[in-house]
Amino acid sequence: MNKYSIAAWCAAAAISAGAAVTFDLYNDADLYSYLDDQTGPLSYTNSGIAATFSGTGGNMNRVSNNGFGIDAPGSGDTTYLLDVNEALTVSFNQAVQITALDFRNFDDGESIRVIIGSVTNTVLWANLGNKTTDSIIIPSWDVPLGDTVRFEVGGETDAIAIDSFTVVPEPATVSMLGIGGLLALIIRRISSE
Ligand SMILES: [Ca+2]
Ligand SMILES: [Ca+2]
Ligand SMILES: [Ca+2]
Ligand SMILES: [Ca+2]
Repeated sequence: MNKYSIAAWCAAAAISAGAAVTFDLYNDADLYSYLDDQTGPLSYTNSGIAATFSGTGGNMNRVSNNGFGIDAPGSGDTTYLLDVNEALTVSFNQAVQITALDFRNFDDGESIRVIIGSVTNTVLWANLGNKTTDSIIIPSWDVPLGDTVRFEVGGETDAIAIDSFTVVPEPATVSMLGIGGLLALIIRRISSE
């Protein structure tokens, strides 16, 4: 392998390392059946990224044709929605960036908080992409290694289900590795000439 093919390989590796990974709590049967009716923590690996899920205030619960949320024990909450005093928490085995969030039952006037470590991101109904068909937002939120992501509703009467979230490996880390690899090759080349 010559230095040009090594450089090309580094560039390709940097690109593939940044591929998006979606954790689909509503449609991915492997994932939701693993989490369903459990409090966790439970770890699930998708394309090399391990996410650890926990329910706060009840069990994680997926109901066909309805959604994925938290079922508070003994309470008359909606079992497939995140209600007040319920939360879903997720942590990852590496630094990532959240690049898409997909909800359902996200109605006008409702909000959800996505708390990453000590940083609170509030998603309003008004922030959603297509409010009538898709409850999707496209953020770029860094999740440092060791931080927990906590989903909870913003208002006392809000009730929202989480369909999926998409992450990519932390871009800063990926590009630093790519740049570092290329720099090492350049330095080696200069020193050999
Ligand atoms: Ca269930
Ligand atoms: Ca309940
Ligand atoms: Ca609930
Ligand atoms: Ca709702």
